[in-house]
Amino acid sequence: MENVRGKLTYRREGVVMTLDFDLDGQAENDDLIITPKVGAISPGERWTITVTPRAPMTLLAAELRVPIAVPATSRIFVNGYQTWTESRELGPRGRIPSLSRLARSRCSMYGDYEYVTNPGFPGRFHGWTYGYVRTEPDLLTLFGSLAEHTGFTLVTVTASAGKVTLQKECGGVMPTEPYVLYDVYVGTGTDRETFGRYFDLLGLRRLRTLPLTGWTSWYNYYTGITQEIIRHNLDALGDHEVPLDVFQIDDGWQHAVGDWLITNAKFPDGMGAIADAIHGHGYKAGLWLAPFIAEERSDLLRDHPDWFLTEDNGRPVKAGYNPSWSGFFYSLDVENLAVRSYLRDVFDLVLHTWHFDLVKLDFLYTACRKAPKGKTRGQVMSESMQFLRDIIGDNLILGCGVPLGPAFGQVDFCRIGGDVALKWENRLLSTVHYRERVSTVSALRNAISRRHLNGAAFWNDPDVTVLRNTGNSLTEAQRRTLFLVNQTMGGVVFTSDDISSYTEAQLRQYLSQFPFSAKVALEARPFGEAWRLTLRTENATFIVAANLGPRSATIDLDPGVYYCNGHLIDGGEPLQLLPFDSTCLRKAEGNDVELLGTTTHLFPGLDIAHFEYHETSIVFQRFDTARLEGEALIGVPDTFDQWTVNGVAARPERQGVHTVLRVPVARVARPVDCGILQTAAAPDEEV
Ligand code: 9PG
Repeated sequence: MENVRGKLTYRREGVVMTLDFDLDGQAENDDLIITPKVGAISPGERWTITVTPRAPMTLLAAELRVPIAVPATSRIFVNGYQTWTESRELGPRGRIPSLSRLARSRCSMYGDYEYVTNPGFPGRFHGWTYGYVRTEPDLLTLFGSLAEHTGFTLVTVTASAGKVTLQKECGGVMPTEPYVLYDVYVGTGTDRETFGRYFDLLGLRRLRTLPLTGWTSWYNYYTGITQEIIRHNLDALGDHEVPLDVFQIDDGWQHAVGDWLITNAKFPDGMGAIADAIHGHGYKAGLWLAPFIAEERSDLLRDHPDWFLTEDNGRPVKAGYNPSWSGFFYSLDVENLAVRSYLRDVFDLVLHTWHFDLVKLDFLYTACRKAPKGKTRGQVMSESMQFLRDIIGDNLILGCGVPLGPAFGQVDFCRIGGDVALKWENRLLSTVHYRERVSTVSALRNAISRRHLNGAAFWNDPDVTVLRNTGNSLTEAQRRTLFLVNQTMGGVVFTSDDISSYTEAQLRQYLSQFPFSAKVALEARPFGEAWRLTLRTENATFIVAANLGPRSATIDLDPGVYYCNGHLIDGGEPLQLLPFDSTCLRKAEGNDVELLGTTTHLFPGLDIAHFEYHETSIVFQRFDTARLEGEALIGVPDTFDQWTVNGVAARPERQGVHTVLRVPVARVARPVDCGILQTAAAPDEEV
């Protein structure tokens, strides 16, 4: 890249100084040397910029300005500050509006509002750690920091000026030896190429677990959980033999936020008994904690005021305001050794005495509300995440309310959007431009927009699906869309529904997710407020069309034949979606004999583990965790009029120009030993 310019601001002997630099060569003065290194990477470059001090000094600020063409048809994405922050692609004239003054006292602590001045102008976008400019549907230039552990990187795209600015947090750092100020990946290519390279360079450890499905108590019972409610839901799942992976207890079990060693009166049998009951059903047990905070009425705050981050006036640093708790809550000082020892005791109890397998760790952003002298906020956040991983060992972590860069590679699962609400949007909070708000549509947009992280940085948690019709005002279409998009984009998919309240149809819909697997999102293409998502699984391609808007939408399909609800449709015809509605299609591969789809899985045919044929005999086998009965549609050539499927005779029928077999799918359809396949599978053997 050409004409990249940088500026470092520092203080020496009380005087503020600056030194300009570029990527072409070393810059120096009496105080320091700035050494840029540009490494060729395919695609793109890695920029490593090192500051070598010649005298004692304090770094104050650094910025790097990169010229970039932003044509009118571009889409810009910058990663929002933390889990809950609304993050989406916007056009060059779009904007990130600034938080209304009215909302500041209650909301500003949750996001980056106190750290960044956002004028809210059209065409100016700021985010953290990474961001990109997409100039073609499948071509983008990605900027990604590889050094968030030394400080956060603020990525600002100014579309009208054709510029990306990378501001590296370094305030207060006093380097005594060569200090890596920037380590940045910049690459132009497809989504897969650029994000693939970025995550390679980050060198994250392999994910330690497969994707999961689960149940969480929050989005139905909130802080009102009791041990009876928990047991009731556990039994309801057990009664239907739901093959879930995790059953997770959320906020509401603890004495107070901060007091994690004592259970409240609603759990008289204690949390160990609950974990045992969960294990008795064959599920992993999960528990919610917010390890870095304590609320106003906690014993922790009363007994250990010196364990908290403090303002210059000595008051504890406010970490947020939560009406479900006792108002304001405060940040622990994670560098304090007594705090670390307390947290070790907490996780020892939760993991090794109570035997929980997974912890949902929430409100983590609070660790870096304020940085101690000599450190950056990004460094404190990264060290705090490392500390959690160290004390939790190989147990599973679901991160939440966390700046994403420092969570990369440290948590197994991470919420990548705001909370799902029991309605589509929160108008009041959207009007005041609160980007961390509880909002179903915002959660869905994040699930789509942050898809690049899924399976690379961690498994994305898009937050819950809601299918029940009690206690929420989501329409049936909205619930269908929430279910389908979360199942599409998520690496972990939870619900809080009491499944004993389900109608037959809702239970069928719920069970249609099994077996669950993460999908690779090949493409996400917007059609107004609707999306066409193209996914690939091991041996099939699916199209999910999801309308997040209140108007009908028309979605173009690529040429081809698609299976949809038991029928075949032609890709030449665009798909019409009603407001808020969605659908899932399976694309035919065009093979002679092929599984076109089933009515027994949300992703038609994903319940089939194995499919093979020889001449006119077809055999298929389902996964053990498939739960529904229904029909499979199999495409065959029109040359034979007698087939057998799993040993049973089947006659072809016509669907338009296609010849198909429509055969029943039983709950456990195992292949019947019909002799032919053994011969086909082992042709060399003498029979
Ligand atoms: C438990 C919940 C759930 C949920 C988390 C998190 O006051 N607030 O602004 C606020 C924001 C987020 C929030 C709760 C309150 O949700 O995302 O899944 O675990 O905490 O308290």
